[in-house]
This record gives sequence, C-alpha cells and structure tokens, in this order.
Amino acid sequence: MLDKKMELALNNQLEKEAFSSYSYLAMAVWCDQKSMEGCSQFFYRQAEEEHMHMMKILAYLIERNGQPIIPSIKKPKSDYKSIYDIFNQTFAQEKEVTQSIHDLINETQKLNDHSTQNFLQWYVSEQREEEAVVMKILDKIQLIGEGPMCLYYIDKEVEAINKQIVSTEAKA
Ligand code: OFO
Repeated sequence: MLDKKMELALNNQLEKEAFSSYSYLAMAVWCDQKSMEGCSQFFYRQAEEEHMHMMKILAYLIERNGQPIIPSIKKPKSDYKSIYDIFNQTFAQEKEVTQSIHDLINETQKLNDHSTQNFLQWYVSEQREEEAVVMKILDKIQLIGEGPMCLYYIDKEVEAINKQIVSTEAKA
C-alpha cells in the first residue's frame, strides 16, 4: 500500500508531466507555424512522450492501490523570442523535472519505499537522456547562428536528431 505522502508526491509529478506535454505541444505549434518542420516534429514527439510519462505514473498509482488525480493544466506559454529561446526554455523545464524526480527519490528513501524508488529510476535515466539531447541542440544552434539563413540548417539538424531518437526508440 502506497504511503499517502508518496501518493500526493506522485500525483504532483503526474501533473508536471502533463504540463510538460502541453508545453511541448505549444512549442510544436510555434515551430510548425514558422515552417520549421524538423523542430515541430521534435516537439510533437516530445509532447507524446511526456503524455506517456504521465500515463506510467497513473498506471503505477493504480498498481499500488493509490488514487491518481487527473489534473487541470495551466495554459502553457505559446510565444517565444527565437528558436534558441524555445530550446533554452525546454532545457530549463527539463532541469526542473529532473530536480523534482530527484526530490521524489529522496522522499522514497525517507519512507523506505523501495518499490517506488525502483519505479522512479527509469525517470532518472530518461531525464539524463533528455537533458543531453537538448544541450546538444543548444550547442548546434550556437555553432550555426540564428540569422534567417541559419534557421533552415538548425531545422535540418533538429530533424536529424529527432529521426535518430525515433529509430533508437523503435529498436528498444
Ligand atoms: Fe517527462 O521527461 Fe522530461 O520532462
């Protein structure tokens, strides 16, 4: 049986994953409307992934006889200064989620909840991978520059990175 404190903490995390999904959806739309299809595909896929992360927590709560709470989601930001800004905000969001996963794991230690700790290890790896991908994209943007002629090349780089992620996931 899941401790009530852990049930609440997992529901808070569920809400964060749901918000991330919406936030990436807004970013995908922003890129789509600027004809940056590589970037929009990256964020549409990321929005689906975050939804899947939310669903994993929901399924875990049910498995442990906890009560999942379907959250109301605050409206995500939908306007961005630039493509660098969008990935920079992505990075900030991912770092925040990483911190909250680490905090959750600290909580499992206090509660001696090995099962939830084991469940959350998947998220630790996932966050590490996601942060690495976004850092790589930020580096590429800095290398290429952000003038109007550069956006096409940035989009192609992100498209290639996204394809690589899709193919790695298909093999897993
Ligand atoms: Fe849920 O994977 Fe990052 O945020």
